[in-house]
Amino acid sequence: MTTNNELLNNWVKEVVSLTKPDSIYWCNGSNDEYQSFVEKMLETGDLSKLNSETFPNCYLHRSDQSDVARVEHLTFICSKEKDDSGPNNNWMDPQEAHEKLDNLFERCMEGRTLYVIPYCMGPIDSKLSRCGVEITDSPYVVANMYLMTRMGTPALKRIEDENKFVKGIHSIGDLDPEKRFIMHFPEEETIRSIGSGYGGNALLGKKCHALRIASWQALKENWLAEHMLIVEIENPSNEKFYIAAAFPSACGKTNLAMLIPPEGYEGWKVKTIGDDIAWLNMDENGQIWAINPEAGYFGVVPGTNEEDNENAYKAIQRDAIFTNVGLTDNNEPWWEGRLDGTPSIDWKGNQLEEGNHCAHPNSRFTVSAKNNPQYSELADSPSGVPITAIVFGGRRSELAPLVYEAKDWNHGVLVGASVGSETTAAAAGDIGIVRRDPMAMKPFCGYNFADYFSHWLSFSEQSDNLPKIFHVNWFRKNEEGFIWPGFGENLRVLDWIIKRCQKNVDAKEMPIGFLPNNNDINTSGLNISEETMDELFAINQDQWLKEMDSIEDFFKEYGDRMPSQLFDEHKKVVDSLKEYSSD
Ligand code: OXD
Ligand code: MN
Repeated sequence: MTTNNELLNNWVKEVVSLTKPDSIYWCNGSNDEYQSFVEKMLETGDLSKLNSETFPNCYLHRSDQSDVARVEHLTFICSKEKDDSGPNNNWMDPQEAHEKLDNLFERCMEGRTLYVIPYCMGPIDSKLSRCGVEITDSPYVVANMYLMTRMGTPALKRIEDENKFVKGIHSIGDLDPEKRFIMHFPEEETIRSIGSGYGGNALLGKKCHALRIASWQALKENWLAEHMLIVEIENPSNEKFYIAAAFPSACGKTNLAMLIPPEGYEGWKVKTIGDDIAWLNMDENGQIWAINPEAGYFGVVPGTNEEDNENAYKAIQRDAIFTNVGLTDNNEPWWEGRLDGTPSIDWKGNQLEEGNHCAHPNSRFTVSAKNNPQYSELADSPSGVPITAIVFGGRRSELAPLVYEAKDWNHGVLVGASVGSETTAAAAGDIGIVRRDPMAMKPFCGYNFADYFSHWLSFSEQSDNLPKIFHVNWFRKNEEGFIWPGFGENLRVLDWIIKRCQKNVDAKEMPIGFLPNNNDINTSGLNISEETMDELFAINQDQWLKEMDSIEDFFKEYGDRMPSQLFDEHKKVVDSLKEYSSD
């Protein structure tokens, strides 16, 4: 044993006696250790080396073909009371769940090594950070946790000092989808995951701890654990603004977090604090501060290229693990949207056939955040960064305008709670269907959404210094496809958002919120006509009234626990839309 901490030792012993590994290894988090794991996986074939001249220290991992995304139908919140998990989650009685899992975990590590990974979500010296320990039998998980979190000796030291940590047990089991479960026990601050090696199911620090368990802790302790990127925008007057933005999975959070200013925005600087998760805390002045609990990116590979998102592209040229991409004829990783290279082998390892995907649509890269050319040192700041604006968004080919601003915090909570988005490949299931994804947290909120909305609303009573809330939609379409160019050009929208926060620009009050006045979104240098801009901002009353009906139906699924305030906000919008349509 490499710790004197009784709590941790006893728990490891318990897991060892259930899972019966051949050996136990405590991770120290050093680079040498990472390299030794890589070597081991090269030997076993879990990894293969990519072209070391063009992609130094980059590796390919091919997962089991049935194990390529999060499995929401197999993900459970096992709170004591069913109602505490809510209609947004699958629920199982904790005792029943533990029994089921005890059976599945029994002897599951025979012939394998059990790895103990102490980790810290957030900067090691931040009081906002939280520690956990993941036990796993997967070297791939260890290597990914090395890139994604602050793990090893410093985290163990903090755990020993605090005598407190989230317990995560993971085993790939036999990768049988029938025996796959991702279970969370919020009251016990425990996670048990078996049967999958996919990032979101297996890197327990990420979705399981930093969102599902942390959201529950945040409810109890008056903070927020959110599915948000954090980006720093510096204008030519050297004023800095920090924006937190929540979009559903695979809707461009990583791209927005790593945005490169477009032509005409010389003098603006953008830096990344985080690309997926933000923990938001209020200080004594009512100011919200955010930290990124992660230390790396687990990003969607397809579509990454030097034209659309050069930073992400550069970040994955070295020291990266690629999962389920294809290969070129010279052993480079290849994916749809890469601008060069000749694809040759598909993600399954077969000769690429016409009509097949080369990379899986949810193929991923794992890299340290420090690989990002625009990495902000403030990602390591113990106090985090002060948030100016919160942005919600979804993938909507119709309806939602490019940008609008909520009228106040409570209306903003309605805007966030109403987010709808077309589904993507990040989760198993049909693609392209609109589903409600409040605050982009549908798969990640560890408790009843009704209580979550009440918690969000409660902040308006606690502070008059809260960030403004906005909604964006980069994905509106007309007959020709996407109307807005997106990527770097999104800075034009953030520019307006910042001006609104500085009270530097007026806006049009509309039923759904404040919209930019004509010409207030800077389109100079963009090949986009005024009519097209009008299309991007068109509000169709019929469609919006239908949308509001569908939002109401959705809210009603949450029954009596729903805060009446949210229905009040909803009614205000509907009344105003009705008036607007009769104008
Ligand atoms: C992710 C996701 O991997 O949201 O970040 O699915
Ligand atoms: Mn995510």
